[in-house]
Amino acid sequence: MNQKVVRGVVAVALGGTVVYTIASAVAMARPASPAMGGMPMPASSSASPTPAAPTSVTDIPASRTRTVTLVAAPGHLTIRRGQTVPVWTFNGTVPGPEIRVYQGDRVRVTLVNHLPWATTIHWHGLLDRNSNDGVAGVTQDAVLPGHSYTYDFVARDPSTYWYHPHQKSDEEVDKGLYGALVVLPHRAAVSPAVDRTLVLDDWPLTGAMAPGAPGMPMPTATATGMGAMAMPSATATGTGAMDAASRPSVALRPYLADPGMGAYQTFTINGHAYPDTAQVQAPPGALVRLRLINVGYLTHALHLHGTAYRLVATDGSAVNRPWETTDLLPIAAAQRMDIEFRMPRGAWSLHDHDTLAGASEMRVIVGQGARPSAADERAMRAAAPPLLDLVVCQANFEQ
Ligand SMILES: [Cu+2]
Repeated sequence: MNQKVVRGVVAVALGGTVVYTIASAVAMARPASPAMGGMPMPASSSASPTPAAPTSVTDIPASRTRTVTLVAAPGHLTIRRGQTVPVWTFNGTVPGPEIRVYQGDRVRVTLVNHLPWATTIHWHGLLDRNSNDGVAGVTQDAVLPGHSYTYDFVARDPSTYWYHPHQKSDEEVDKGLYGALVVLPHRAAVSPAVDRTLVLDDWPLTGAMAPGAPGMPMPTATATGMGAMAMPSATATGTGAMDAASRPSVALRPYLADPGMGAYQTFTINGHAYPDTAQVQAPPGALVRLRLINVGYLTHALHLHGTAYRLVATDGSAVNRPWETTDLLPIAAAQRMDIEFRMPRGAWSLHDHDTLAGASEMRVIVGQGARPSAADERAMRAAAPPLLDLVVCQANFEQ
């Protein structure tokens, strides 16, 4: 057994409240199937089209079984041009692949662990039986390096969910192990023309997350600029160690050391910092739905320029009679907020209106045309509106 894994498991036993033994984990974890390692789902940050919700009963696809393989493995993320950092990934991307299914679909997700320590997947927000909950030492044993585990559930409730490990989740989510799960309704009163998920994260690129820190894969010492994003070997060796030859060359910017939350100085949307965030393309007049998921530790105050929006769901619960607002939208750690709006003409920003260092990186352009427009830049300099009162929204949930 890999020595790092032993340390990781022991750390959980000492630091948490669960009783957990290495022996039981070895006995319960299943061996990896030779057929695993496929990457059938597109990355959410890719330009692949997302399916629109059906508009009538006749459009409803038959319930089906969706099979997904998620390979947890060390990798690299190019946060912006010239800055590539070592991370942990599902299927080589951060966020991991977005799993987008319809209400009623059976979802079978096989987690294959190529990490150097044990892990699980917790389906955040999903109401289902214990064996799918992914809490290591409580609802399942952690999946050891080189092993796998299959989660099997029916997507009952349309909502925006996300997935992440529940072994050492504080560290594993911090290193990039997360992704979105979207369950679309069979029937929607009005179907958005554009339906996109934006996963917000903050990165502590100092201290424990610094390249070379314990548990983090070390980039090559030679900084030669951006290299090819080679993936670690797909062969499960049981150690999770990266093949030295597959490590890309990276150029890392120096970051100021700052203890505590102040170390979270790099902010991303779908794994990238502005101006390298992917624009949400939307024609004028289109109904746009943005599914916002905050997987970081900090609360952000998001501002949509160009038009009012409606907060249609918070943490997966639909808001009854949502109203139009231009207020800043607060989104705390682990929260999900779904907003809808009619796209105005031009290119506008959704961005973080905090004064935190790095807040200007949490920005995505929404709309059409050259980015950003002069009108959007003027709006960026305008005074910030007040914060939306979430208590009012949450008192107004659908019954
Ligand atoms: Cu603003």
